[in-house]
Amino acid sequence: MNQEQQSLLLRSASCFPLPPGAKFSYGTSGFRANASLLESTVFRVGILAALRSIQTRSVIGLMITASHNEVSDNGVKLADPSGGMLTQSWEPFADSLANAPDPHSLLQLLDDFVKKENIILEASPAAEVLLGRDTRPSGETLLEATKQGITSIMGATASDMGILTTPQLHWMVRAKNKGIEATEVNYYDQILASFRCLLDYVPQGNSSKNVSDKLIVDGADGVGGEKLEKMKTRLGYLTIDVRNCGDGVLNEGVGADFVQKEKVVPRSFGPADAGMRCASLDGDADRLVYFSVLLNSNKIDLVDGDKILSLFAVFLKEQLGILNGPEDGKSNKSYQPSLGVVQTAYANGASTDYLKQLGLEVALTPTGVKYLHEKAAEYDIGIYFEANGHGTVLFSDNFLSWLEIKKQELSLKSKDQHKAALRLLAVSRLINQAVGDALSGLFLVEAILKHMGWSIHKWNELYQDLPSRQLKVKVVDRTAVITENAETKVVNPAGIQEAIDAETVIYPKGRCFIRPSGTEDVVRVYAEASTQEAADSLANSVVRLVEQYLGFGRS
Ligand code: G16
Repeated sequence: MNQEQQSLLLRSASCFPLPPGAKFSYGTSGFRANASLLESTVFRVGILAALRSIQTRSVIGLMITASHNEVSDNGVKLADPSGGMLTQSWEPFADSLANAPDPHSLLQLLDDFVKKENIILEASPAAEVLLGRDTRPSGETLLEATKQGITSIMGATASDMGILTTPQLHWMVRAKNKGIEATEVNYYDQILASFRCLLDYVPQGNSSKNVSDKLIVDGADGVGGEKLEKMKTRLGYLTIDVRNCGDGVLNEGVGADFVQKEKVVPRSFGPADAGMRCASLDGDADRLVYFSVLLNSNKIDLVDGDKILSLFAVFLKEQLGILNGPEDGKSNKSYQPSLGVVQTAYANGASTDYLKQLGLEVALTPTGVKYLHEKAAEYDIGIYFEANGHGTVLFSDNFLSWLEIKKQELSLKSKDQHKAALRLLAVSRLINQAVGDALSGLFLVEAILKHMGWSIHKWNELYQDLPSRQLKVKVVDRTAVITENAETKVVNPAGIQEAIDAETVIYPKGRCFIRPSGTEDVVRVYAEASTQEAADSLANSVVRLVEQYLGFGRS
């Protein structure tokens, strides 16, 4: 690092001192904290993004958001050149950088890191970082601090893409690095064109059966509702009523996280909506759940990420079956694409059983899209979803190239197989290949329901969820909880796993685990059992164990 670069870094870093006593950790999905603490963090992540751009010779994405967290929080996460999450190998450096006590130690860390990673600043092509932010009021100030971080690496540029959903930014990074025009309009065009294409191939007879053309969407008072308003004017089929579009407080009594955890109607929904097909996005629109309001009640029938995964799996398996043709030996079996699904320990046990009965390979990873995405990329078609509604479908390049060729062949041979190929190609363009995306997920759900001729109730009957309960516990130090086996077993504090096991065996179909959240300062407790009372009782007993082993107070 030359003298000029060093002085630039020292000068700008001195404007963003580390708040006293603060300790930051990259977590499940980047840094998150109360927004008032984050200026130094976003400044430093800006530097990191510029370095990553130089090292990969590609465009990097930086998103200012705290997604499902309360409005007073904010956060920052990075998108790698593929549009996926920042490589995990850089997370420890991100942690050190965020916690460097003063500008000189920051400079030392940077100097050591660029040497270790062989990043030659002066001789490198200019770095480019695409910036996005959600609607949080703190976003604008934090974005300015981020820009200062990026431009304190000489020659690096920050391209502000404005207010976006997190998945839109990831999509743009991926598109730009593939040489495709990365505008918001392109994003809408691609989704809506492939949505229409799927509707064109809905089997005759299914199109009008059972499926209402009305959908009500809870926008969580975040960015997703606003974007959906733009898209809905361009739909032929489907009337979307978007509620909670930014007038109320972000994520407060609204949004996918609230709906999925509390299982009650979000604000602005009520008895008049009973039985309708409803969906809920989270604050930055990377999560999607569906629900229907129960008659004369504030309760809902939840259709969560597991059910979205199951719907996608049924449809994609059906299309692969048609594509493979009849089992008469005459069909072309030159290539057997692999189809796999990925879940976490939060997946309802009934969903995992259902997927296995479908004959699918089900893999389990720790919580966090970064883990699920990596696993799903091992298949030709990899479907991953967290129960909280975060997920997507990945298609391998090999499979897509094969499909393009196959499509030509089939156009002369078999109408049905040709349509199956066209549908699969449309899905690969519709569903975000970079990261879980509530908007593209929503349009895929809508197209598949139309294809199947299924109402939300019919969809929900694919299997019956086991009753479950999720609670959070505030403890003295959540990092004292260490887990293994995809978070299904606690190895520290010693003895707590045995105590959880002893409690769990009391309940028929009991299953329970705890893990430290990577986005909030809490320990999460998940329990399921054969009845709701039993799931509640198991979760409450385990909350008491957590308090006993780790110290005080439920959140
Ligand atoms: C993020 C991650 C998700 C994760 C969720 C909760 O979602 O992207 O993969 O499930 O946090 O994580 P934790 O239980 O560790 O707090 P979002 O929508 O908040 O970005």
